[in-house]
Amino acid sequence: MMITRRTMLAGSGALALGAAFHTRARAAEYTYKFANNLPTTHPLNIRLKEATDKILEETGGRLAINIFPSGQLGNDTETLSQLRSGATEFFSLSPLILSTLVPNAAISGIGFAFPDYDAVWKAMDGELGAFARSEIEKKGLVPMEKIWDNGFRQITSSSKPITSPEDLKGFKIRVPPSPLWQSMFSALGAAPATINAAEMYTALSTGTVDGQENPVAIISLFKLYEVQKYCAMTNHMWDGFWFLANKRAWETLPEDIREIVSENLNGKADAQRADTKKLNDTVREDLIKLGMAFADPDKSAFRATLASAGFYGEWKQKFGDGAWDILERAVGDLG
Ligand code: X2X
Repeated sequence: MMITRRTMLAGSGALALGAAFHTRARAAEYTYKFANNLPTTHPLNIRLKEATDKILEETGGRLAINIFPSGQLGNDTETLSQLRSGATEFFSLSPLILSTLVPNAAISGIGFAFPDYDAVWKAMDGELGAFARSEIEKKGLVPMEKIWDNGFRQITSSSKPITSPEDLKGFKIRVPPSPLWQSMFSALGAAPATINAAEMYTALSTGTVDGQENPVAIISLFKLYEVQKYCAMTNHMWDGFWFLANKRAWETLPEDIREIVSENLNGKADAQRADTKKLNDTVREDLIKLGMAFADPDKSAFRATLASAGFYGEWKQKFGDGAWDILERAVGDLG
């Protein structure tokens, strides 16, 4: 009998199947959780899944990272506690929400600091990002080098269009849990209420608040168009997601596995940033079709309101001159 590749494969079929089954049934050596507050359709979760698939493959099945999207493990405040205790090994979080643990991490969220994405990535992949990561490390968490994108934030409302800072007077607006967000919308004259992303849709649909602020991609993917009518393109701050690991869980991993993890998570950042920018640039048309009305108000009026309320001076003092200098070296004089 001539032994060809085909007969060999056929002959060893049962064995091969048995071996494959055995490999698949065997649990990974390390099984970690990665929590986030976004639906599976968001570019962050799409690129994160690609990265975790690669990590499983490149570690030869030794590290399985299971993604828990949409706040499945708890809201952001709860998940940050889980990350600190080690109940959750990985978590992606806005620098501003992270500031409840690492105050100076919020510095990238100062209102109207970044004029555009070029300025964002130059700063966050440069000195400002390095500063934030060193502050995060001091609190015992391990940040990945590259921050992923959420986008520039816009203001939506159910009751009336927001076309100037005057329209924000007494306006009940949901903000994520963070002192900087509270301070900024108070300085704009609004009445901010701290509500986690997981409870945002309900708070808007029951009328606990009249509005919220988020990048348009989030407005679309969280289906906020069902409960919000107007959107003001204020670009009032840029927001991203630091990728954070619990320190003990991180240090438990052998060096070669850690390298595979950071290479893949950092390696997908550029693609995720491009996807998110594209979505934020194009989804407005869909939202109009779904019934939302857009306005492009004069952004400088909002910024001037913040300045005259003493917002910049107050936060310069809170962050300290050293940190503020790093921010201004990246974005210019904030006044
Ligand atoms: O909670 C929000 O608004 C969100 C989804 O944008 C953040 O994670 C900061």
